[in-house]
Amino acid sequence: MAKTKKVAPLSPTDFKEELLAKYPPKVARKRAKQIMINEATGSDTPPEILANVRTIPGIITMRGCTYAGCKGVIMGPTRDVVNITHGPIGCGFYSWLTRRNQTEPGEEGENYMPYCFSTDMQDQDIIFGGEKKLAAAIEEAYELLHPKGICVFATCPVGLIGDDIHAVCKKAKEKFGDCNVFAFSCEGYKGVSQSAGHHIANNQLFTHLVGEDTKPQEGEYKINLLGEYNIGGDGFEIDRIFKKCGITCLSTFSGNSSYDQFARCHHADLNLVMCHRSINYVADMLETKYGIPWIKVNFIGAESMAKSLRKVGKYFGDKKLIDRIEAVIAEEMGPVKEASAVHRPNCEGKTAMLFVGGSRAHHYQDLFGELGMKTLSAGYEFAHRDDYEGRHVIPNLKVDADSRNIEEIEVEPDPELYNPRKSAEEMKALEDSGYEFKDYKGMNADMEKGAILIDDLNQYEAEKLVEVFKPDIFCAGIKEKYSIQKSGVPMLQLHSYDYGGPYAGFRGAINFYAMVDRLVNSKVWSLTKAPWQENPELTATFVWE
Ligand code: CFM
Repeated sequence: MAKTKKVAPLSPTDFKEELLAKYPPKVARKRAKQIMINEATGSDTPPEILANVRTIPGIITMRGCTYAGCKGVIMGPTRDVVNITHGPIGCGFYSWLTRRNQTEPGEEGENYMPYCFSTDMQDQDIIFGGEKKLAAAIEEAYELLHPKGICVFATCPVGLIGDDIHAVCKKAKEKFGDCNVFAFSCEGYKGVSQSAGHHIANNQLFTHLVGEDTKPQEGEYKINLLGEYNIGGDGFEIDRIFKKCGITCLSTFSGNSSYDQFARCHHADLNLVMCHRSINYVADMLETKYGIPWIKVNFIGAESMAKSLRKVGKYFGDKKLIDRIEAVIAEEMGPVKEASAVHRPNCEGKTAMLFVGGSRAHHYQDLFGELGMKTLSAGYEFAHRDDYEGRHVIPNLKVDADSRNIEEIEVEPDPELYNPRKSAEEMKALEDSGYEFKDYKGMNADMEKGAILIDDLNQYEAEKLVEVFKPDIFCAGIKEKYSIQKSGVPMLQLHSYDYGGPYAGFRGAINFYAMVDRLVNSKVWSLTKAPWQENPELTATFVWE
């Protein structure tokens, strides 16, 4: 069996030094602030990490753009809104069905997600302006489909030439009368990453759509699930469990979502926040305007799922719900334990590295923990300091030119609809019993002392991490996949799940255990040698020779 050469492991501090030594001094100084050795909990002055700042030009980042965060991430999974990309065709094409967010159109069958709508701007539109073309595209979409909503997304050239997309949408909305048309100034360059796009999307959704449906909603224990995007069917599994527990989910932002779900979400009595990075603004705004409290949950990992469900039960404080949740957990944990008994012994003691987005690098550590695996190193692509260090740092976050570029909307209690779901005394009683509202402690607190945390990891650093520490599995996205596999380490895509999933909830955990067991125990990548590793000089002939 061919063995890959193990380099003697360096200490985390030596590793950091070696990594930085390759950079020019100015770059090294900046990167040094984005790479930290975790102090874990208990330290009085935990080090700060530099996050949500521009990527250094020339570095191959894992990040996406602001348009991707707005159109792809937040609005992408909503089936019955027509999403029109105003720009050259590339942006629309590459954001077309690439995120694996699934939907269930139900009996109405209204689903525009398989389509790609774009104004397909040409040179003359850039020179003479694209507003007319946009107005015509909106009109065409309305005539053809009569959707409840049409959303328009600006790409980089649109911002540069100054098309007033908001005015075009306003006019169309007035003209149609029965279709909500609004736009997003989410030009790719607007922020330092897709994170700016989340913020822009949520602000506009909140301004133009949330709260539209004034009818009281039926159902017991009404919640919204914020920051769950139904990748690989995760949302379907979570919905299955909610239904089994008797919890009514009025709206998911935005996995498997529809126009009406957003319109009615303000009737819920509790908001559950999964992905803190992309959605914490909405949770805050819903609390300020309507009085709905929010809690952080994690449905990735069977134990985390159970813990989060119990948190929901405790909030409502109703014995019927609490008993039902316990019964569901007991029933669902049976098969989970059986799967764990098979896979955990094969995985125990192995190591993982996770570099994903703005929340999964944290959430998936719970699943690896359930398999007895340790996370050596982790980081986010575009998270902010609060996602690493916890929400207590928010008041101290530096506002720079890039973050000032993103609008902060002022929200006030609604004169008619504001209604605190629990009295101040009830909230206090819950808090005194250890219940945490509006809190997220961040990833660092859950990681071991000495773990290496890296923000906005790049390709050179990823390859170095793998070369030095040889983890048993590396988790990131498609851009990293093949270079990691070529170095002999199995790679699991935690954005798209490599065509697999779901990984959320109880059944998702079972899927994950089996997938990881197969990956970490497969020798295929370490046995594979690239042709140039065996024979540095390649010779070839044409097939007809
Ligand atoms: Fe939130 Fe996401 Fe993530 Fe994200 Fe994303 Fe995603 Fe992600 Mo890819 S909203 S931050 S912008 S959990 S698309 S569903 S997997 S990077 S970790």
